[in-house]
Order: sequence, then C-alpha cells, then structure tokens
Amino acid sequence: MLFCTVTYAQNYNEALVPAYTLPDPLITLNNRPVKNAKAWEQTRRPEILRLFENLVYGQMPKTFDRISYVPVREDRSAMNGHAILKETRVMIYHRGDSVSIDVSLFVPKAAKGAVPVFLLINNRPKKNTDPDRKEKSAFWPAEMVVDSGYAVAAFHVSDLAPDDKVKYPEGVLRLYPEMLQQPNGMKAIGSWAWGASRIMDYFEQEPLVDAKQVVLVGHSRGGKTSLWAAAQDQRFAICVSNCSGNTGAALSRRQFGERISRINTVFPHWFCNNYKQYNDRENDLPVDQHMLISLIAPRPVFATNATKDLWADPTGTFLAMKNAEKVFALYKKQSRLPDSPTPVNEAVVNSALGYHIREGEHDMTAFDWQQFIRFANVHLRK
Ligand code: GTR
Repeated sequence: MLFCTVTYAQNYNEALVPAYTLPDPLITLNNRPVKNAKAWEQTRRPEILRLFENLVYGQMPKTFDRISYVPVREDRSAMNGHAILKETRVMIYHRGDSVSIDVSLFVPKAAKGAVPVFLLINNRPKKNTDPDRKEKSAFWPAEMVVDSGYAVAAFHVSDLAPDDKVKYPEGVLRLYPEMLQQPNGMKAIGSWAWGASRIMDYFEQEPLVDAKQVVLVGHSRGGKTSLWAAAQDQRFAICVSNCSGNTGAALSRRQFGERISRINTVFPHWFCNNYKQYNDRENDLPVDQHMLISLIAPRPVFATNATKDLWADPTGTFLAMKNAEKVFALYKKQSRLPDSPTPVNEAVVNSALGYHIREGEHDMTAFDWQQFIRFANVHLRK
C-alpha cells in the first residue's frame, strides 16, 4: 500500500513574511474613495459583504417558512439560586422540513429588567456548556459571567451542521439543498453563523434579555463564525473573536501560520467552493480579513490571540484590527490600539477595536472571558 503524505510549508518566521498590499476598505471597486459613513453604507459595505459571501463564506439563506421557540425547562433557582436557567428549542421550518437549535440561557436572578447577554457559539464538546453545571469549563465560565451581571447563553454548532467534511450537509443545508450545488453556497461556517442569527430571533422575543445588547463570542473556528455572523447580522452589538486565525481575524496575505490552501484542504466543508480558487493565491483575493472586521463597524470588535498559538498569526490579527480602524473612524469610533502589538496579557478594552494576546496556548480561558466582560462593561450600558 502506498501512503501519500501532503505537507504544507508553514512560515513562522516574521522575516519571511512576503511584501503585500492590502485592498483598501475605503476604495470602491470602481476606484472611488469612500469619505463618509453614508458612502460606506450605501456602496462599499454592500460591495465587501457580497465579495465575502461569493468568494469566502458562501451565501446564507435569506428566508424560511416559520420559526418557533419551544420552552424545554425553566429553573428559577439555578446556580445555587443566583440565576434563572431557561432552556429553549428554537425550531426553524422550511419546505416541510425543520432544524432545531437548543439554547441554554442563564440570567442573573438579581437582574431588574432585560439584561445584556453573552452568546457562545460552542464548537467544543457539549459538556463545555453543561446547563446542569455538573461539568464546569473555563471555555464557558457561566457563573463568572452571571456574577458580573450579564446573562450568558450557548448553542452547539452540531445543531446546525456537523463539523465533518462528509456529514456537514445534514443540518441547515437539508432545508436548502440547492446551496450544495452553488459555488457560492454556504457550508458549515455559514450554517453556524445562520444559527447564531436564529438565536438572535429568539432573543428578540425573550423578555429576560436585551436583544440590543448581545455579545457574540466564538473561539477559533467559532471565532471565524462570530465575525461572519456579526458582519452579516447587524443586530449583534459586539463581536468577540478568540484565537480565530486564518479566515478569521488574521490577515491572509501575510501567509504566516495557517494558509488558505491548507484550511481549504483540511476543512473543505467550512467555506464555499469559490474560496478554493484562492489556494496559494492570497494576493488575488479582492478582500482580506481586515475588511471582514470593517463590516462590523461601528459595533465594537474584540479579538484575541495566545503567545503559543502562532498557527493563528497573532501579529496578523493585530494588523487586521489596525487596518480596520479607518472604517470605524468614519463613525468617529475611536480605536486606542497602539501602533505595534500590545504587551502580553495587557488588554486594550477602552477602544472600539479591542485586543489582547494572552500567555499560553490556543484556547479560551477565564482570563480571556474576564477581558470580554471588561470590554462589554466599557461598551454596553447595563
Ligand atoms: C485548526 C484549524 C484552525 C482553527 C482550529 C480550531 O485545526 O486549522 O483554523 O479553526 O482548528 O477551530 O480550534
């Protein structure tokens, strides 16, 4: 038997980053400068959104027949009496078929009125978001978030699309099978992002939470998803993208750590088929990831990295955030990111574009969540 191993040359040496020119978020495809928020919203933002839809993440379905919110469980003395737990099944019906998304929501018991909520896109095993709190994980430190006065919620990506290159159509895409034939049809990451928006639909009619103050959180592949969901759906108030790396918050053109060719080969079920044209052709893409972050403006974005996670290109993430600043500036939203990457473990939160690099591995930890809460404290009114 012949074993064939494909190796991908990965660069971890800053000196070997090739020279590159980023597409300008403020120059239209017709070469016109974008000078104000109106021109951004009317011309350039839709243009960039279409490019990401058609070339990277794939289009999302715009309609469905019906949605319903089925109460599953309510426990008014969860977390030793500190929280109300509400479990709900969000059911989406289309063309005689349906998908269901289970959402767990903890709301501080002491809250008066609707509270802001952190929503996690869970791409790790379900035990990380155990509603019974028998298992506790720093990946979703629900008690800590509730103690800070916020509600906290989670759903699991597998309810929308299995994270598997063969099985990914066995979720939302069952309702929209035509997308599978389209070169710009969404796959798993689009399906997960679509799910985040359906949870937003639920929040809009859930009296315990303030749907105008939803902080969407994702880690790694979930962090790619949180950015794409917040870019698409302007109802999300804040986006947190933790260690999201390639095709997340990191610039592709730097070709540092993971590259487009590698992500499309190992995870062919994440992005649309058109994206594969850009394998080893980063410079031919009319977008780079600073433009994805720009689409979220003027809403605050917080991105993170970890010192040992060079795969996700921390410097490229910081630079993507820096290169989105001028779009936020159209809205007079100040970025206080320094000119060069921040010192380890020092979060910049008092800024429309927030960032930290944490000591340690590719992960989402209590330290990360403490900074998300600080960031929300600055940008939301509780
Ligand atoms: C890696 C992948 C990254 C990131 C990560 C994760 O294998 O190359 O892009 O998504 O998985 O999701 O933890």
